Amino acid sequence: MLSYRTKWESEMTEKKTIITYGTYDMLHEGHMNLLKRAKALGDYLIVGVTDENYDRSRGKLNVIESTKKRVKAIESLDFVDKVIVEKHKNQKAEDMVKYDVDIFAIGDDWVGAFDYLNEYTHVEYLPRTEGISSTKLRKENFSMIKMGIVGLGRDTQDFINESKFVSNIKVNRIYADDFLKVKAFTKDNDSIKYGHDNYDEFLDTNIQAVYIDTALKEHYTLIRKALESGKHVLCENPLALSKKELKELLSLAKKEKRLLLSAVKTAFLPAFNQLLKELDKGIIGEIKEVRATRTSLYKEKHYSDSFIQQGATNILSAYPSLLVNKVLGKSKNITFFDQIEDGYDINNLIVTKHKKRALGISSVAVGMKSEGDAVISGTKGYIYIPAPWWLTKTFEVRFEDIHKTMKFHYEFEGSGLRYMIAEFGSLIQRGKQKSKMLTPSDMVGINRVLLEYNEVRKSQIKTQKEEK
Ligand code: C2G
Repeated sequence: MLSYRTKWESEMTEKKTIITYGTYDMLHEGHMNLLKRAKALGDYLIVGVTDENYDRSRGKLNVIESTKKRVKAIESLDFVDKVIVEKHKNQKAEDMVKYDVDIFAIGDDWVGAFDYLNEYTHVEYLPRTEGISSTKLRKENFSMIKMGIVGLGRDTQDFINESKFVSNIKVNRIYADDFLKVKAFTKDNDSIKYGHDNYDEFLDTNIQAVYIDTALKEHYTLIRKALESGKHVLCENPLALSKKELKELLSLAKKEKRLLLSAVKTAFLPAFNQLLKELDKGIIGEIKEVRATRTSLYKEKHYSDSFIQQGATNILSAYPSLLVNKVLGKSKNITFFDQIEDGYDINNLIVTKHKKRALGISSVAVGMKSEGDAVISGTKGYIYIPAPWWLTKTFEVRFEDIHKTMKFHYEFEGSGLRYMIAEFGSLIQRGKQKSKMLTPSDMVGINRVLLEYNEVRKSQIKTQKEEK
């Protein structure tokens, strides 16, 4: 029987196909040498450029250029024949088969790491160029951002530890209003040399940015002062406890040309961002409902003057609201089913309405434990994110036919804070005042629920007082 092959097919079988992968951040001579060496091994060179979420999940946090920019740079090289994007760990093996690769080439800094690909193709480690690297270029081109911490909270030490993985940030100062605690902290801590109990003096130093982690009711004043002193601000959520104050802070940041970011770490995790990308492709059809639960056994102490600030909704609702708002957009209509104990909400089921009648169902609680998972339901299938969904690593796309299930896994390292700190540092270095991962309108969106709930509670408390 005669077999017909297209011109391309017969050309491809005669040609030797080489494949190589890399980030190629700030494309330099070392990359160029490697690519040329790879091409010299055959005829047809495929280059896999790593996607930013994949890079972040394999611990590369400090990449300056976007995937798009890095892909364009490689595409412009005339000796490169095809550019693909590398999105996950298992893709290399899949690509070897898909592109019928003859040689997989990579720099010899990876010796041994890709021997497993010998099962699919021939693996070749090529000499690396000494004396040049993206890390070196980043250091030469961008200066270190000095950062101070405001508050001595439960997460202070974790923030300091995680910031050590971000190459352009140096945390070396702390402010808290308790002099003795500050003194003890700086004494025990190797990297935090300077301690202050006077906020104005702290802001008057050469720090360019602050991270605020204090009692919620103090956030507004501390942020305002920091922005007015020209500092970039990363602050635990909520930034403020009223709509008016939140809007005021966002416009102040805009006026001062400073970055103001809510420290909702989920928004910056590689898997969470990949999930949003998959949803954008319409993978589960039209989205009808998002349901997310976040509970914590940790219960703030009850202070009679600040009970509104301490409830489950204020402490936790930003997380489910983040997922609901990122997937369904702005909430139009909010209903609360709350459970009050000792004057504040220990449990709240929050139902929100969105565009095209989609529903958001957020469940938050403190001092009790529930399954912290999330489900996004669409007309073709649903996405399941196992507990704790807000520390997103894995998600599954499920359909009626269980054989079609797709599993996604994007690891994150440490406590996950480093991804948020890296984004914060990278935005400051690039002179950007907005993060695509958490825009100012996302920040308004994720706080809408708690700000509205505070209004509801205030009027309930007023009525109760009047009745007494
Ligand atoms: N390289 C080189 N000489 C340098 C720097 C880099 O030869 N001075 C090579 C690396 O060995 C690699 C390629 O250039 O083969 C791309 O390097 P990076 O951008 O640092 O990417 P890398 O993290 O090595 O990608 O799937 C991704 C790959 O597994 C590794």
